[in-house]
Amino acid sequence: MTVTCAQFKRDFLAEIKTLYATTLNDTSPLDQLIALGHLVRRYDGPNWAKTARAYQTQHRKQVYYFSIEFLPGRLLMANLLNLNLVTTVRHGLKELGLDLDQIRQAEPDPALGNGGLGRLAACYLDAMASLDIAGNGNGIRYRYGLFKQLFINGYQVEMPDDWLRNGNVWETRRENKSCIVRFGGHVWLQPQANGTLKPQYRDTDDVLAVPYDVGIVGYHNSVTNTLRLWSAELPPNADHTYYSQAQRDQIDDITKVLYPDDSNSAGQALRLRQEYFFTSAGVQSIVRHFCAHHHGMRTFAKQVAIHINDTHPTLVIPELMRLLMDEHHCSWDLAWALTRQVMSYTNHTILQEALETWPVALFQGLLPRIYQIVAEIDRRYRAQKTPVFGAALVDQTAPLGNGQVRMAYLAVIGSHSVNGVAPLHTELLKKDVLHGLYQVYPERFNNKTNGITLRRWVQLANPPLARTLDARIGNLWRRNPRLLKTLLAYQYDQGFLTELSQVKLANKQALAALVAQRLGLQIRTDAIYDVQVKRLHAYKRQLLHVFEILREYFQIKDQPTAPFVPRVHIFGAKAAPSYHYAKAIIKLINAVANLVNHDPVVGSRLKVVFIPNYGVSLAEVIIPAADVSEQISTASKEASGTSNMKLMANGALALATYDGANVDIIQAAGAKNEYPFGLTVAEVYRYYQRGDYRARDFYRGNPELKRIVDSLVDGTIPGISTEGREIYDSLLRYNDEFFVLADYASYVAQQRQISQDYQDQTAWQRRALANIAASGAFGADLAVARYADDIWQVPHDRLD
Ligand code: H53
Repeated sequence: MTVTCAQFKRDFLAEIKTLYATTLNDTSPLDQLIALGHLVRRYDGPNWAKTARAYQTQHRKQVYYFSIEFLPGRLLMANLLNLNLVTTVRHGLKELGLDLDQIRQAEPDPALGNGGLGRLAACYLDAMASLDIAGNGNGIRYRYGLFKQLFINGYQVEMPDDWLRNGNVWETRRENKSCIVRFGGHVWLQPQANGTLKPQYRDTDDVLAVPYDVGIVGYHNSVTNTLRLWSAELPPNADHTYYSQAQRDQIDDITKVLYPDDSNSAGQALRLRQEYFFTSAGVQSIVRHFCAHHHGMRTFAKQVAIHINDTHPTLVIPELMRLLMDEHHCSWDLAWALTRQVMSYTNHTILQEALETWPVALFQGLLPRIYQIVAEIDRRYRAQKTPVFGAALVDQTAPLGNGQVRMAYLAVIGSHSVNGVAPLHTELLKKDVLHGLYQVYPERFNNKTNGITLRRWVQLANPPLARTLDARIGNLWRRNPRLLKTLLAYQYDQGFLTELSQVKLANKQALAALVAQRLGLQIRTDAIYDVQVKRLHAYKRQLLHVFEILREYFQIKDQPTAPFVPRVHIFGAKAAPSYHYAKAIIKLINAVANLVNHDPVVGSRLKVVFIPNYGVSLAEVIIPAADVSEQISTASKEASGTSNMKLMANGALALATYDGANVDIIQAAGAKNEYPFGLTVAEVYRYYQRGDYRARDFYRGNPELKRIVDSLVDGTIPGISTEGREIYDSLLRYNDEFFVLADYASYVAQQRQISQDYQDQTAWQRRALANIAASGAFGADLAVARYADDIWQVPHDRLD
């Protein structure tokens, strides 16, 4: 996109005048943001229109990525970057006396997701547009995003996230593309004159689904794709039909809030309503669009790929069956063949509690026609597979069982491809979680390791690093992240290693300023910044990290004058509001922070910083400042992780278990450049099989560990009498489900090693360099290209 600085200034002032009928002096940063947003959209408008037209005229196969979460982050800078307008806009604003960095802060961060799953979906949309893939996102326009987190007396308090209060400058309401989604009522199959059966409906609750489209701008390629987010409204007949307040509320509620659960199934009727709402609306709009440009449905699978991102959108399968049969007169066999060719499924977790199942009674009552179709899928699956695989296996793997609709099984049966998100995770799916279905459909299973977009996580979040890289290896890595490996040529270049440490220092200063401003706490920038940012979950083991803090604290208290390498422990984490144990850990971290940060003996040597309301915007400040990346989940539990990749790309060294994509990170960067530790998956599973894990043995056998565990209940840490006891009991009474005590010794050994190694800055930066160099392998563009080649079978731009 080429706009001169002078043109931009003229356009911007005109925009201000049109929108606000006033002069620049009279506007707030929010006003300026909105004006800038309008202008960016005006610049990008022709691309958006052209992209849609080109896809049509070229009959391009469309990919529809269905996800109940999208976590795009603020879009102003991302759009400016991808349109190649950052410099022009920055200079233009400066000449008008404005600061782009102040304006960008006025943008709300759309928190339409909980964590890794939603952020991955956003990275993949960005990558699809950047690779010129005809990719579309499909999700929910939540009126309220993930709650805002406050700490009051160390406890998490949740506040609503009213992110749409000032409107959303990036969205376009497309009421003319609305459709009706039907819930409840009665359905029966009426014989037709031509001998077919047609479903008839009575007493349904109809909801209008209105799409809001957001442009997803590709990187320097004039492509703009669409993220379509659906909002639930009263149907158009509402004017002359009576709707009680309860009915109106029920409709309103569908897209009112994001469920604040991560890797955990909420299991409530409203959640099922949300799932059917956006899958039905999305599939209806896909079929409508297809029919507008094609005759008949036979070429549908050549033109459409639908991706099921985690189990929540699985209803796209029976919904497509419904439309093909009930509305487009396909036979069951044709509809089923098309559906399977079109659908693909990514599983993102092995945690049983996250694999959705719905009680049949609830499902059938809410979605009677969809239930009929699922029951028929179940019947046919059983009939076809029992003679080959036997009743036991088929019973175990059928879509209906134990009075439940088993969504993950339905997803596998109705798709042509099933993938995990890291090699280890995919193997566990095959061996354990989906083992039965792997026996039935081995050819469907494949791995697609996650990836992140370096455009947001390095170019935008860490400009000093991006510039330093450009100066050495040129800027082609910005297009092709694999080129980062050419950095290895500078491993022994002292000048470059010094530059890397200067970049890190600048980022630490920025984080320290934020911490001072938000928490009123001073942190030194020569300390090791030891970072753990992710959802609060027992399996992610923030508790193990707290144990290290207590160990360091006791070390200083025992030997106040002994040398100590300064550390700042940095946390960012939200707990699901109903997740009692996770909230107890939050209270513990804050209580330990309170103890440590105010102890005069400790002074500035050890600080604990728990920054509230972790989200994409905070991540963009914390991650570039990290020295150590804590990836310490119990082996087997973290499907992939993606903060591990972001931290790596920003030069942090991983302190990591052999879990998820940590395994691949350690391999890519070399074990000597990371700090691996802990039980392997095989060892964890051995404990499960033998049932012989005894947490108490580890507690009794290690006095240092015993002292730490005891400190939870002996008054050492003020203010945690309830939470301390609960956590203590989880370890010793309930035998430490996540093997915190078993991994303590090897974790701490690596932590000691870190303190020692950090003192040799040249060697440390050399290893940071190795991480940055290897991080290109985890670029989202590469991951998405593999989806395009192997699963969706769509063309894309090559990176080399
Ligand atoms: O998805 C990430 C993984 C991560 C996994 C996460 C995830 C959610 O955020 C929510 C639900 C779910 O089933 C999985 O926990 O390991 O990196 C993206 O794949």
